[in-house]
Amino acid sequence: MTEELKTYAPPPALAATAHVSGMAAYEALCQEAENDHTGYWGRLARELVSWKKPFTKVLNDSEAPFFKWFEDGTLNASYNCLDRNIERGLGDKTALIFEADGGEVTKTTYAELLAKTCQIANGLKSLGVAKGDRVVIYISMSVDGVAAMQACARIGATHSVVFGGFSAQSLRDRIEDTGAKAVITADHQIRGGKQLPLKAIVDEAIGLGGCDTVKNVLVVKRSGAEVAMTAGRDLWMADVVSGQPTTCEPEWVEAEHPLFLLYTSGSTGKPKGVQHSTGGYLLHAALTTKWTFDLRADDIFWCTADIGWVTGHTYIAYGPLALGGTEIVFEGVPTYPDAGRFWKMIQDHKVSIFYTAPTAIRSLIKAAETNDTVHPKHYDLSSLRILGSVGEPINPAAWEWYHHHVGGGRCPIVDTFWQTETGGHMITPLPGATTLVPGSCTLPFPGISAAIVDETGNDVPNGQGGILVVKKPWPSMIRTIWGDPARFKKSYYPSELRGYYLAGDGAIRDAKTGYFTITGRIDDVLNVSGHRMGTMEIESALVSCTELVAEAAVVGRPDDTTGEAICAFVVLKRPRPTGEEAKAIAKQLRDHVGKEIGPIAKPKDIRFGDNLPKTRSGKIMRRLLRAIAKGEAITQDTSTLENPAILDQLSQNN
Ligand code: 6R9
Repeated sequence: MTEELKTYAPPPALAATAHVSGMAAYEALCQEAENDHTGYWGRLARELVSWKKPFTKVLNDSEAPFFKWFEDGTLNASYNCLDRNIERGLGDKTALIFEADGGEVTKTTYAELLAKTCQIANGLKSLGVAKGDRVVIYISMSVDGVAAMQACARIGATHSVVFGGFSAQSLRDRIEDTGAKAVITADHQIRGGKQLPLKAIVDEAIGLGGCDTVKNVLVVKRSGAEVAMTAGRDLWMADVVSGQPTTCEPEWVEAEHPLFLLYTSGSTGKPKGVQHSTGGYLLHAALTTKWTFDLRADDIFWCTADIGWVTGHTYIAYGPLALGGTEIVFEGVPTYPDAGRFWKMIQDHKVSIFYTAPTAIRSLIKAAETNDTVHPKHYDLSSLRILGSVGEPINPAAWEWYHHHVGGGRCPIVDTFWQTETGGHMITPLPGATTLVPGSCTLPFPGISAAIVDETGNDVPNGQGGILVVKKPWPSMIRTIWGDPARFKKSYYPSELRGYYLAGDGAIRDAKTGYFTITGRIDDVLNVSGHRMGTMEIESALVSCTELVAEAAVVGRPDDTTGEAICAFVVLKRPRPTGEEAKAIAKQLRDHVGKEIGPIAKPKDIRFGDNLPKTRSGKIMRRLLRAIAKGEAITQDTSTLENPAILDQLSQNN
């Protein structure tokens, strides 16, 4: 990087009062962690988390990489997020401002959220759900969704939220893998003015078999439209909670007790159930919400993620509540009724901290360029003080637009790098301390020993790219892959990396500033609109269309709006189709993938070939497919290719 990059220093007024105020304060925290890693985390765990039984030991690394944090302490996450705030006098403070798809607004105070949570918790208990049981939650953005998560935490049940866009097959796989005792869902979800089924998909998922552990399905009424109810298994949530007490003694669990499982894509076929702890996770959720977003008592915080993703866990269901904050829960989509929805909501609710994904920003830039009436300049966004970005790299052009047109040039943008596995922010600016450089997630969160190494774990000098690792364990790290500790070890702690956590991303540090820039995944994981998708997962969905597909290879190609787009190369069991027929088959395959995984996994491009480029040993040469998908000329070495003629065929047909 030779050109001089634009930089943005923290606004002085914000820096003066921020929780982490100025670069010296940031450096002091990093130094404290450097000098005494466990002392630092122990101090913060005492300050930010309320313990029933205080821990006496911070870290147990005797079975590394299966680290245990605060292991002899006990706590309850829901107590920390609800009761504790009420005890501090915040009972009447608004916890959740829910805005429905159609615009109706409902406010829920901390006292009300606690009462609701306790009723659901008691309802679950009445059905025999107890500490250690798993509960799958398949619901859209709602107060019930947040309360259901809190209710599970309250009784020590481990929740696993499945994003409402996943198909019956994906849901089935997750129910089976978790061995869930109950499923919490709604009759329908409403998004963009459309009513979409949830309960019917749960029925279909259970009908696919393998879900015998499920004793009950609890159904929240959203649409009020008729849905099938299986007697003896399905119950309306309203009936389950009616008459239940609005208090429920928290189940005090050990710090390591699994708070939740969340499935995410890896480089091999099956999604992994990432297991998170209670104590360490909650600490980092609260700490990062406090420092990265500088959350204050009077802030209105809005994280636009869905509770089906990790961002919705940490920065909706837990972090802001653990700090007694007020936050928006939004049911709808950014483009309904028009692409000014986000800006209107910021104006209406006087949002002060806004956290969204680059893909949303890019699509709203496009929308504003084609229809000036939805441009943010038409809205009063003066309540904003901090902006955030998450899920994928934010390109400098989108960063500048976000900064200028949404943030009015006055709000720092925290570009937060982290993962489902990390539980919370890992590399991120702190708004009152860090000078920003568009496109860079800047510096590690204090206490996170992020570094860039080569394949053997040696540090690489700044200015030279490499593999992103975390050298020391941290409290909110993934504990294991549910039911597969060997895969956990292999995926995240490969032996050649000397006990460092392998993030799966490439990164580079600026030669002068040491700032990190994430260069993208180094494995076969794609990032489409900020959603993680495994190429193998999509390939297996394609080849599961056995009547049509002989073979498939999936790669990503850069896309202006979605970051990456899914591009599939398919060999059919019949002659290669062209023209209208090719279009029809491509549609059929897209729908098939939608059914197998969910609409988010549908390939944007499908190209048909007589075969795929392979080495003589039969390995598909994905780097060539990536070049073809991008429309690049093949300049790479193709001498090991078995069938070079295929490259022309695949490049020509679209
Ligand atoms: C929180 C979340 C994780 C992957 C991660 C990386 C990409 C996330 C990023 C980013 C560049 C950022 N990623 N944040 N890349 N800059 N600020 O997104 O979790 O769904 O597990 O995805 O997303 O590739 O490895 P998850």
